[in-house]
Amino acid sequence: MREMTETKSAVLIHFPTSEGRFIPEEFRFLCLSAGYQVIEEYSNVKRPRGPLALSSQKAEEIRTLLDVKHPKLKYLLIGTRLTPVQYFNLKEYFQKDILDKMMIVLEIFENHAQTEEAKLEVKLAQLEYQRPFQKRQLKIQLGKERKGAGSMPFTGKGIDPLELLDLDIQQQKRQIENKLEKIRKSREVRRKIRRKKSKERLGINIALVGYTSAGKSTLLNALTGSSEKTDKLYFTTLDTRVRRIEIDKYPIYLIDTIGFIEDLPAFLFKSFRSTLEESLLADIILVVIDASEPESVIKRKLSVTEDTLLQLEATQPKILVLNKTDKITSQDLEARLTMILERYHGSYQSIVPISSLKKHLSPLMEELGKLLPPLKTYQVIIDGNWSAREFLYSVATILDEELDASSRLFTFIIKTRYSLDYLKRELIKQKTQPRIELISS
Ligand SMILES: Nc1nc2c(ncn2[C@@H]2O[C@H](COP(=O)(O)OP(=O)(O)OP(=O)(O)O)[C@@H](O)[C@H]2O)c(=O)[nH]1
Ligand SMILES: [Mg+2]
Repeated sequence: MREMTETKSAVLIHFPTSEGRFIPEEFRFLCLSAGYQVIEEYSNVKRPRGPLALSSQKAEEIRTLLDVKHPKLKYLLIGTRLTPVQYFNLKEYFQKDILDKMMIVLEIFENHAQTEEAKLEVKLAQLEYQRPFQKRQLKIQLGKERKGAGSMPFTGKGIDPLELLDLDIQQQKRQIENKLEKIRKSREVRRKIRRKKSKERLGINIALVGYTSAGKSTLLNALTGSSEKTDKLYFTTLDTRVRRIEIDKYPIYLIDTIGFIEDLPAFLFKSFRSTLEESLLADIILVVIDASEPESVIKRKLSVTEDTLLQLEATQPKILVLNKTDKITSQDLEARLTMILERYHGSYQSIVPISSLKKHLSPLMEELGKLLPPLKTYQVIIDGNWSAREFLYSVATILDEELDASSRLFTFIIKTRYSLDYLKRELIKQKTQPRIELISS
């Protein structure tokens, strides 16, 4: 967190994304999320090419401007992924600390990781990303030493320092992977899902996914009354969280996790893949979008989200949640709904506008209700067993209850989403012989 408190003045150079889209606002926001203060921005509309990623003319132009306007500047932030060669060339050319887009994403991750698992995942991703850069740096160093020594220090004797570096990184990675494995074995999500799979408990699992900052955690908080961290900055959530709610005493597990972003590179994906995959074992996926953004942004972010889900092989049914509707007029909402229905009709089971912030959630609650088993009314007769009675109260709304004192029989009229078989099985476990009859469904 040290970086967050010190002022880090930076100049940005924007580049197009790998899809060729030019979205400087996103890179600017990433830099702000990593704690940089942006004092000037330049744009390179062409894809990164050549030894400096920029044309020599553009590089010269920026260097001159920096010399004149910001001679003391420390950070030059590059809005694309650099090769190690480009990275060290730029460092040499501008004489500044250079960070590329992925390094900035990693910095945000490092600042935001809270659980041990997320911290280890970030470390793993950092090791992975830094490896070619460290190798390049070592090569440069060795080149200099060789020149200094006149000739041949590393021929024949000993191990090649590059190989040694590789071995060291591999070892560090293995250590982290082992630790991660241990943590994952005891994870909450896995435990809950496993329990569900073994049919010991019922309920449905719902994953909240979407672009970073769409409002997933705010929605989780609004639905469950919890107080997970939310923020307009990118990548506020890095850890998978599971929270339970009940509708008519039927449990729903809501799973909140890391947001997506365009160009989220493969190595990052790999580090977070198992966390993501676990959350995607859910029965249904709520794709959350910020509906207050312009249509073109909505389309782009939705396509990134769809692509990511495809990569994760998530094939569950999906509900599209248009969040932040409090920020737009009803006409704007209508226009967006029309666009979305035209374009995405068919990909989603339903499309629901909500506002997590204003707790306007009823259209979503209605949809969630449809996912659950239907409510049924039963008559249940059990002998006077208090733990069986307690169980009924925990799974049903009790409409009527009578105790026949002489025969010590309870007669209940209950409304519940649980099946007759389930009720019977559980009541028998409570050492009672129930008589259950369906009254209406
Ligand atoms: N006006 C408005 N703002 C909202 C709403 N929902 C979320 N926000 C704001 O949007 C920002 C992002 O919300 P988060 O819940 O942190 O978003 P997230 O999707 O969890 O983001 P990551 O964890 O970074 O992936 C916060 O500043 C929220 O207060 C909403 O319905 N209306
Ligand atoms: Mg979040």
